[in-house]
Amino acid sequence: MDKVELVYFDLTEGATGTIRLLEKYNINEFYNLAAQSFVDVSFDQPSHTNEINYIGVIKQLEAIRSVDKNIRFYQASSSEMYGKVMEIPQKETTPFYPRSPYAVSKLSAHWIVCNYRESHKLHASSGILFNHESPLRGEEFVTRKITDSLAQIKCRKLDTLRLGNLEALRDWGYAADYVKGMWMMLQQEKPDYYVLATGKTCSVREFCEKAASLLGYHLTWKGSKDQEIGIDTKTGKTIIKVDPKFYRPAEVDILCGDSSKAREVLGWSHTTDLDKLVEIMVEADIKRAEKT
Ligand code: G4F
Repeated sequence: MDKVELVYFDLTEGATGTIRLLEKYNINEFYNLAAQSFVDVSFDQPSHTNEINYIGVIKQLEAIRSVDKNIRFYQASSSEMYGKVMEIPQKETTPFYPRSPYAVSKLSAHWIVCNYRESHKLHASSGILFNHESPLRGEEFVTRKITDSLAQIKCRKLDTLRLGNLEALRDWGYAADYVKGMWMMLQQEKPDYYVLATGKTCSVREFCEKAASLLGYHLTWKGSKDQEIGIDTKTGKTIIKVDPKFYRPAEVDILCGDSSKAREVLGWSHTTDLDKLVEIMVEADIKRAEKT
């Protein structure tokens, strides 16, 4: 940790803020992971989302262009850009169809990075990363919400877990694998863009079942779509309830990535599968729930 220095930085500040930072620290690799990253929130805050996720990226690219074109830049593009998917699995050549202001802003940023690469010859790469999770994930996102809430239910600190669409399918991987992939992209001689994914997809419902089972629950589902409940068969207790307030105005039904290009060019592949990931997250959350 003594190798890391945290500094105040606001990417809406303008290119000058970034220029000062680049000059002061003599940066040679710049990873832009900053974003308004809540898809759901973006429907209510579309212009703020665009300001951070798209205009913020232009400011960073402009700063690099004026300070030193050799600074290598990584942009966190997102599998959300595939939205209403045009093919399964999705790869670098799959056409995009964004389904939220978040996805539109990420797609704009994706293209501006491509444009700076081609027009100003910046070493700017994008990773189209499918969902990547860990115990550090915020509880606003569904995987962490599930593992944290079920652990709290187990410790009798919460009654039920309320969720939206149980049928959404996501390609969930372990964040540590993906961070390594980002670094690998910037070690390449030529900048480019790559999909990082596991190639497997799983529904929110199945994720709940896996997490619940690790905590000793066996779920059965009852009721119609908007009022569905998940009951623990041993105790008869309802531990999950569907709450339509968590539905999105437009949903991304299925994401499943093909990272052949990253495998062939970068030598990247994921090391942790979904079952192991759920185990890591449940273990961390049960420890947290027992302590608090
Ligand atoms: O966990 P989520 O909020 O992640 P989402 O929307 O897929 O986005 C995440 O991954 C993207 C990469 O693909 C990133 F770019 C983005 O920044 C973020 O990190 O939701 C996953 C799915 C959705 O279909 C949602 O409708 O879970 C469904 N869901 C069901 N109930 C819920 C809930 N999502 C949340 N957040 N909360 C719920 O209660």
